[in-house]
Amino acid sequence: MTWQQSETNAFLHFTVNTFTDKEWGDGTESPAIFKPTKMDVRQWIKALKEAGFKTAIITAKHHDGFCLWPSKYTGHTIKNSPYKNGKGDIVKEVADACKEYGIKFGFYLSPWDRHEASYGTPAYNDHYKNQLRELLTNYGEVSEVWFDGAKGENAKDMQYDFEGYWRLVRKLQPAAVMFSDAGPDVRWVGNEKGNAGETCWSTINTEGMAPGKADAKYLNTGDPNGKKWIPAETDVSIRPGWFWHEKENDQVRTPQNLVNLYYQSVGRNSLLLLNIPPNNEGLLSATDVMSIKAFRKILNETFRVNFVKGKIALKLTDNKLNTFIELKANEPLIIDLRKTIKIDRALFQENISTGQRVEEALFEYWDGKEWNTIQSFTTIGYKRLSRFKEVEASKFRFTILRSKATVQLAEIGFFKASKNE
Ligand code: FUL
Repeated sequence: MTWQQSETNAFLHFTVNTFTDKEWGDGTESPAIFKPTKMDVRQWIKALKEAGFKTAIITAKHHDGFCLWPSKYTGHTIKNSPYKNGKGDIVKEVADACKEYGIKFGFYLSPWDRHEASYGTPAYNDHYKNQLRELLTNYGEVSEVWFDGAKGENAKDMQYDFEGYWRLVRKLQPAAVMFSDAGPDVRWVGNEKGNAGETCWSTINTEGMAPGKADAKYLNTGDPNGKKWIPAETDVSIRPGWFWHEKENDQVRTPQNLVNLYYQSVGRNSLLLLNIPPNNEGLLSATDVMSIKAFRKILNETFRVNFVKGKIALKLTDNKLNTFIELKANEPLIIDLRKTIKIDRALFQENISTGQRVEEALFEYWDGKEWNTIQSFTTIGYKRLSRFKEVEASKFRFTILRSKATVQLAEIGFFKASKNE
């Protein structure tokens, strides 16, 4: 519940690739190239905090195997880099800055490791667990652990002990949320374009699935008959690549583009994990920082005034999911404001603490003579944001057309989009 309600989290891709202009390092990079000149982790986290992100997830180790912390289990780390003369620990800097600015901390530890000699043998599972243990014990509270399923076509075969990795996380950081293609806690949304399914269930069945072996289409929409609650996380980058590249400096997503991503992810029952990659100076670039701050400003402007507040049951506008009204299919909820308003955005939320039930719903307005469709949609779940051409009316109708059970409708909001959208 806490994870889902955090809505927007940040990803930080940073490693040797930042200095080699690559997306996937091959493991032969010399630690000597890791030389950020103006490194300031507090600048990253301060910017994320100011832009409203609730968690920062750092790539502690990407596919190239280079570790941003001085792991005892390999020499391929920051310890052998010029950074702070080998005395640095960027994972610690991130964890500490998160504490300082009051956001949560998480890490990505790539299972695929192109440097480590034991990769491909059972011994690698122990190596991976050793590294996992370091990260889970030395940096305070960890809120999310990211298990990436990616692996090159020519990568060595490796039988990962994911069950064992997950057990270790549960034991050492029981409150941490684990991400992978197949959960166990939250799942990949099935693409890296920032697009949750127009229909998006938080439930799936995971039989036969594993990180790197999942059906992207299935993950995108979820499964109304899924037995497990594993909501979708939408990971996407503010730039074309996951890592910083000078040549992409003029391709940073605009605030409006980011707002669109928010509607396509959070507004479709998912969570937005936006990657903002630090550059080779060791800073978040000014363009990226401007963009995330303006993004938050637009969202705040759009959702500041809820036109139904004070006009309907308090439970529906108190921002609490566990206060709700019950609605059955085909028992419309009429909202009569007795005053004409102009709106172009609407919000609906279910009390997901008891599940996700809406399968199809219809939103309409009264024009004085008859009901007109504003929009129909499928799932709601945690949140459904609906965008439509401005409607001017005083009476609205919301009808659940199909649902798996009586719906616990927790929140409703009518809004007028910020001019800056
Ligand atoms: C993918 C990786 O291969 C990319 O480099 C990136 O880390 C992305 C978030 O996940 O699977």
